[in-house]
Amino acid sequence: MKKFFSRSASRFSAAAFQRSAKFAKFTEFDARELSRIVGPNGILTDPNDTTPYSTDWTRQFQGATAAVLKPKSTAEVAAILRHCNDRNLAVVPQGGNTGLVGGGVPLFDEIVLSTSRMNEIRAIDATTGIVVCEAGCVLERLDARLAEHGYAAPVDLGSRGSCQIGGNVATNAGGTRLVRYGSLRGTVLGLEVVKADGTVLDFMTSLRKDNTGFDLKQLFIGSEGTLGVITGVSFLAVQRSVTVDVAYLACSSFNDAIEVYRRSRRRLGEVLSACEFMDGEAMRLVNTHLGLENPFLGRPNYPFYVLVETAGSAGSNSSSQLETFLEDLFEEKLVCDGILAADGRQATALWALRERIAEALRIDGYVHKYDLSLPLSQLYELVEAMRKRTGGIAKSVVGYGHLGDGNLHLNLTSDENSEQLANVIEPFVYEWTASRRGSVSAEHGLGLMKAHCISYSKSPEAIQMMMDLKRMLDPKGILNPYKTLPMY
Ligand code: FAD
Ligand code: 2HG
Ligand code: ZN
Repeated sequence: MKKFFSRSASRFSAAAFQRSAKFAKFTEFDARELSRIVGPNGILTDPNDTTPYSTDWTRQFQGATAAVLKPKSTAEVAAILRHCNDRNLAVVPQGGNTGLVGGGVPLFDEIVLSTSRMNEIRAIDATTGIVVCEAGCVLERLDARLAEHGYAAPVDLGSRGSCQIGGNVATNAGGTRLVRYGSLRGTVLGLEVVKADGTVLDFMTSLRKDNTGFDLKQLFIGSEGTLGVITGVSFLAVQRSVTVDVAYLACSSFNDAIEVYRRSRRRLGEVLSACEFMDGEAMRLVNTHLGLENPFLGRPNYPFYVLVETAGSAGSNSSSQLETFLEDLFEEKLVCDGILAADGRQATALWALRERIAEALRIDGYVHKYDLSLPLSQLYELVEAMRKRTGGIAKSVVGYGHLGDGNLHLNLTSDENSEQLANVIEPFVYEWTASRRGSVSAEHGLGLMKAHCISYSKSPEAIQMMMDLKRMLDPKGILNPYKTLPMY
């Protein structure tokens, strides 16, 4: 496999990369012109203020920026990009900065274009559930507004309190509801995007069906800020469920966990709303670092846990469907322990065990994070292979993820960023995945961390076409350089 650039021990700091000489340096002139566009409150240049924007959620990607810009409208975004394109200034679009692959933070001195002040909901159609909003709407707040109309966002993830809908679309975020509602590629109906040269692309249709020519918005979904800045999103909200039930199950083998998933699809059908798994190591970390209680206290730490959620509309019998399903699982000895949340508070506590693993890992140490799509039957083999391979070098080797999507989150920690451990893991983890025709990025994207890995999952022809599109839409390459695509 071809690597496009290599990394050193300080692999995610600017030292591991080279600033491209084609970009201009930010000057007093730029500061003056850009603050004219966004106003004095829309620009930050003091490093004390900009550091949070150049440090990612994992705290493992630390870069620097000349300025953070916070436009309030699409017109301001267009004016910023026109200026930056004319001046050859590199720009990093940023939403809630919860990305996990270093895609939303600048490396050297790139300007951060934050959508945090673009958070207006333009319209909610109470009949159809079609929503039109600005890119900077925080997912949780957006979802709360939809709840007032009996709707919910079609995507949900642990970072809901900070991530923005624009960031979700830019990464094509998966999350815990994909098993029920599918990917954002299906639920996003329209986009408003600003090209690198400041041209506003109005793909803001609010139609469920539209087969006139190519579906251009798809190009920008999952493009990680490299092709344009998303300023507006139109999407189809889903009906908000009335009865939600959560079961947390313990299994003695991964094969049993797969069987629980297979049967949950068959038996729970349209009321199945989530099917997640975590291993005993993940449970140990959330217990130890976050003080979250194992619901099976006093019993052994089981090797695998599966969270099954059902959600139904008013009058549905989703709760009793889940109960009968669980009884059968016990009878057939597919689960060794199980708990059904009695109320919303317990359900939230069970969800926390799964959703807060990333937080526990961050406390455990330096994290080597992998997000892989694999054939379900082989998904956990990689965790086992990794444990064997790393021997005692890794502090923790943890496997969890979106079981229903065939998406493994493999995380290994060490006390310090260890080059020795990194070299044991990579490229093995990518080669192993590629040899099973898996994906080296199931849902987090490539960002800075995996830009050099694209060829493990995409053919040379596909990569070439991506580069051609990048050149067409952003000929000067000012949008999110060093990320996602190989250097060109
Ligand atoms: P940012 O982190 O700000 O940016 C992410 C990328 O999108 C960057 O490349 C950036 O340049 C680009 N971008 C952001 N906004 C725009 C825009 N308006 N226009 C163009 N480009 C833009 N991800 C999942 O897929 N599934 C999960 O289950 C999941 N769970 C998570 C749980 C936790 C606790 C955390 C911290 C993260 C999780 N993530 C998950 C990763 C992350 O939250 C998602 O990728 C999220 O969609 C990023 O949104 P954001 O607004 O924070 O984007
Ligand atoms: C999740 O599903 C997120 O919890 C984070 O995608 C995964 O930290 C990770 O590896
Ligand atoms: Zn995930």
